[in-house]
Amino acid sequence: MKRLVVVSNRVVNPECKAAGGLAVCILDGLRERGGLWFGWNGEIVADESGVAVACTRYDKVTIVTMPLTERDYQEYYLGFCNAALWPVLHYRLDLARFTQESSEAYRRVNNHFAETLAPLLMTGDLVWAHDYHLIPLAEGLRARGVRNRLGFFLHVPFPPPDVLFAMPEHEWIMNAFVQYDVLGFQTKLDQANFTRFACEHMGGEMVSDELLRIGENVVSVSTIPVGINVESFAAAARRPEAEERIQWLHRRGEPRVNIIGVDRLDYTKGLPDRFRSFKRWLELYPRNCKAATLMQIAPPTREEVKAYADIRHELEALSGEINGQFGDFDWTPVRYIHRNVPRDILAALYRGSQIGLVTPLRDGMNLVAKEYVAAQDDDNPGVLVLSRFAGAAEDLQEALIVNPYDADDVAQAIQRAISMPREERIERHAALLARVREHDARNWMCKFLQALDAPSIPLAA
Ligand code: ADQ
Repeated sequence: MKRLVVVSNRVVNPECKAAGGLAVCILDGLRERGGLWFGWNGEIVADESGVAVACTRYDKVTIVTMPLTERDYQEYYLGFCNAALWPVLHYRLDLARFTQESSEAYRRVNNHFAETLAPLLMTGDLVWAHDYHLIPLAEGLRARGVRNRLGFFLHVPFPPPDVLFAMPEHEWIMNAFVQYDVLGFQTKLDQANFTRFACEHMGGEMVSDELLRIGENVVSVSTIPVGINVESFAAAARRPEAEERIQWLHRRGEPRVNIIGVDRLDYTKGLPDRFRSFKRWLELYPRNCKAATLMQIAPPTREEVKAYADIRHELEALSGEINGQFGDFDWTPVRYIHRNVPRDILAALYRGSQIGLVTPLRDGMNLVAKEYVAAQDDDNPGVLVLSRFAGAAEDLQEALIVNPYDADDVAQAIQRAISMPREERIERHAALLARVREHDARNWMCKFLQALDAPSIPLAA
């Protein structure tokens, strides 16, 4: 079996118990095959003199990390990755900030990564880079003579060409993409947007459903939706400690519906719109007022980027407004928790919530939707209310699919979920769970590695 080399902007310490599902899945893959994980260790040093590469071994897995300088952190990570690429890829041109310094930093850091990684590669290694931070990594590796198979998975959406055109660097970014041998996207829509750009604006040609010929390169382009480890998440939700947590959630005695939202505090997740939809539900169905509470768990993220600080203030104001207007001595309509929660508690909260409200304005996949489904009690499951703009909606059609921009639509879906008969809930949940199982984390990894391990396709004359 060939060695796997994973490259991601952030590397997770294998001993970290709080590591998310995806990180655990990648680690399992690395442990099984033996491999190397390379990337940023999350530390920031003053300047280049402090950049030291660290190498640690855990059984068959080697972890190689390096810090970023303060300048690279500002210009590459906060600047290009999170203030330019992230908003563009999520169709939010209004929030995108382009500067020459940040795009240069993006090239610089990717080059630095390539320079550090290239000598560590061995013939036959399969190299798998993750996400928008590393689009130009392949170019940097090829420039250093690396001939290994190189794959890239985009965890976030890929927008239509017209959106990408707004980015001053779009040509270079697109050329960098096609230096990889294998490209994976979350949804058919993302894949179609990408191939449309490549074929209509770069002279590419699809030689089969999943093979793009472009200039000298033949690139395999596939849709491989990311998933979760269903069994371990479901098991966490069934533990006795989880049951205690669920009892606590309903301790007030009266049967009150808990509506749960779990998202990083990111403007793509549609949190203010979600709060406004909940408010709309309170207005439209006043008889039900004290029947439900919205529990929103939203840990802080990228707070140094202005758009993220803005959304935090907006959300605090909205929850205060709703609680002030509708709350009572015995009822707080919105419970807003601005911090990380351990995964087993999260699993219990999902299971104890009759509605999972997942309403991003745009999302690559959204694992919370899948976690919510996996955590439910098969005999008495809750209802998933899901944005049509989450990648997960391509697959999870038995959820109540909503338009997150339309508060009335979401309010009506909440009402429908509250009054949905048990039989219908069971039926919908069984279909959803089957899909979540079919596209689980293991399947995602196997399918990508299968494409990456396939022989190179020679150019037809
Ligand atoms: P994210 O934007 O981070 O991921 P998502 O897919 O929902 O979004 O994953 C978030 C993860 O963080 C989930 O596993 C969730 O349980 C966890 N989480 C969220 N809030 C938490 C809290 N308060 N405490 C603890 N854990 C919390 C990016 C893309 C997505 C894509 C994933 C994977 O933006 O579209 O689905 O990568 O490809």
